[in-house]
Amino acid sequence: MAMLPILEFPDPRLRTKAVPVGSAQIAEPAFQQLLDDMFETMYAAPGIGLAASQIDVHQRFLVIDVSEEKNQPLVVINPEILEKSGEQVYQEGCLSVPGIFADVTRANEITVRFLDRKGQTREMRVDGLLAVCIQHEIDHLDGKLFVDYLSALKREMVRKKLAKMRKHAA
Ligand code: GNR
Ligand code: NI
Repeated sequence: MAMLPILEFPDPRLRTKAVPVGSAQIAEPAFQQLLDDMFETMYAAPGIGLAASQIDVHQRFLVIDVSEEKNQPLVVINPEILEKSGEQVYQEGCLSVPGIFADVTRANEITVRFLDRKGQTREMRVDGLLAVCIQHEIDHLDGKLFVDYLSALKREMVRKKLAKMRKHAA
């Protein structure tokens, strides 16, 4: 097992559009190991989701666990949102934008089709926090961050705040 470094805003690599995972790749030990390392990194952070883009792997997969007890790991490969309905506002955070939280409006309920870690096709209809998290992670795969939903002025304030925090940490 290994902890993976997480890219942070405004790193331009976070803007990369990820490409689909090949179905033959899923069974490879290196890919399965990467999934385990992503869970370890996510749980340690701690976070409720981690997209491959955040660890500088620009392929379409992510890991999630929104359960209280951290015992419901979900691997989502090549996700497609088939249906969206309603709206919800949630105060989001992101491991790539540490210490920043802001309200984002997203669909309340989504139907998502994806491959699981065995390469089997699954379809789920989800709402609430899990729906928020899946939409947040798919945004990462498309090079999008939750701060992109804020005004340019607020995003610039976020960038400066992070730069200042890094300077003080150095
Ligand atoms: O840990 C995380 N918490 C969170 C809270 C509200 C909305 C989305 C998230 S995802 C985030 C982890 C992360 O950055 N995933 O990309
Ligand atoms: Ni994030």
